[in-house]
Amino acid sequence: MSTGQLGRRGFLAAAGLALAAARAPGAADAAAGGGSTGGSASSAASEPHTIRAAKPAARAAATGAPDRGRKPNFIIIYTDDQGYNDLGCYGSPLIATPRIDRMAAEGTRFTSFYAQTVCGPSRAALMTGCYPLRVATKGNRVEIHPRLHSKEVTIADLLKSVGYATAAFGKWDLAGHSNNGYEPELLPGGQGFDYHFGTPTSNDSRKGTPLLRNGEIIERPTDFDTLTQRYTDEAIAFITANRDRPFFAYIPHSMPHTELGASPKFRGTSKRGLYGDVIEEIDWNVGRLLDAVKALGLEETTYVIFASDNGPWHKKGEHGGSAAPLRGAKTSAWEGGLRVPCIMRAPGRIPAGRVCDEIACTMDLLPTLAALAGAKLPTDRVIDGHDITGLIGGKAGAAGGTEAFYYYVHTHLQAVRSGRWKLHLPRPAQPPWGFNWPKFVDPADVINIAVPLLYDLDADIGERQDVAGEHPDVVKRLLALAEKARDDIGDYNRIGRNARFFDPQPRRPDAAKWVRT
Ligand SMILES: [Ca+2]
Repeated sequence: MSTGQLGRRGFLAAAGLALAAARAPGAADAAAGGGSTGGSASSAASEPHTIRAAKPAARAAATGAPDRGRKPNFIIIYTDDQGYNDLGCYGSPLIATPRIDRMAAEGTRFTSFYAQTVCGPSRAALMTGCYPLRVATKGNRVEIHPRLHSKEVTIADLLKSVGYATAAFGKWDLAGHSNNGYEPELLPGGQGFDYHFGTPTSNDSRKGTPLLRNGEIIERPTDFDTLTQRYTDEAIAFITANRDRPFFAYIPHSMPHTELGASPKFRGTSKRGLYGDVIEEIDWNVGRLLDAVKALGLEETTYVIFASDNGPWHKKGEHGGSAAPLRGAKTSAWEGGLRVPCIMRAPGRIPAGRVCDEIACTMDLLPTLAALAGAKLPTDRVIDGHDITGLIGGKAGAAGGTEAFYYYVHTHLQAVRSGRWKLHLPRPAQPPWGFNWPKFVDPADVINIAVPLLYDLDADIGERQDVAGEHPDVVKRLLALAEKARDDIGDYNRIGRNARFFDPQPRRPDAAKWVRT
């Protein structure tokens, strides 16, 4: 696996040119404010958010049409702990998100799109296209937030292999979850990214979280109030520098995970307190990115994907979000824990104004982006995600590729969905091998389940009416699917046949901690 040394040097050289252009007299302020809602950006945090627009605009005018021969660009914006309800276009009554709402109107909004229950596993699934319990970790350990093994193949690795410039701007959380104990070789630079600007892990503490640039600490503690804008500034500089080649920009925002931070321009302005301020600032910066893509003449060659990494963190009260009308929250196997907002936009490639309720998930992005980019998937391992290019492209009759979606909470398989049916598997209220620590989990999500519970999500999105007694055949089929997953991927008390281990250490040496009855 390449660590991207040449790519990093190339990017830095190109970025230097872009910054020079940004500072040139008369450079157009194309990306910072044009067409955005919310006024002009503060330039106090950084410089690179001004870019030249004249050259690419002139090029687009000269060619008269988007270049369909080149590989498409990809931008994934991945927010942290944003609930299913926390966007205007998903029904939030208090949080105003005009730019993301417009992105949905110009693209497709997914209503049965799944991530994972908490931050680290969610990033492992997105990056590898696999269930977190399947992927290899350093030392074969199982931790709440996995240390993704360097022999895993990430989206960035695949796209890099076919000539993409790759960069990450934001929270990584796959190199260890301690701000002092992360593994430098497992930061984005060791996982296929040419460049990284962001935090190694969550912003749980304002005191300890460092800000890194290519592994070097450049700020500690990180100033969270300006972080959303700075991630966007850096991403715009990157896509500007790489406008003439295919690129992948991964933007995992550190918020609205707590601790929250917002710039003075947004603080105190929303109807939903600081949590709303944070999301409205993210919205405004999504607008800046979309404006930059347009100004560069890349609108029709760029897929922009927006999603959240897990459900809202109810335990944070006013600093947490809402999954309404879904039941449950972050850390739980209820819909509110994993079903997240997701919008995809690529004019001319993804239908505008469409709402799609087919089952799809973050794991589908790796095979889908690989297909769109012409990259070959690895053949020596199981990939759980499916190529959903037909579905996102609006092909008639196209469905998601998922026979069943499995709801794992840490190491524990707790539910399975197939089509409209979702089965919750029997479990104690506080399974020690799950993620049910009172400090983190909403008590409302913690119940003892003695027998399987079946919900018809088409008729009962809030998982209120158990219909297992009326559909024994469905229960039987979903129990069989669950058993198939246990055998293949694993569960708290067994190792899956196709789970990966690349290191010589015992498999899951920490099992004794989490297999307790
Ligand atoms: Ca999260």
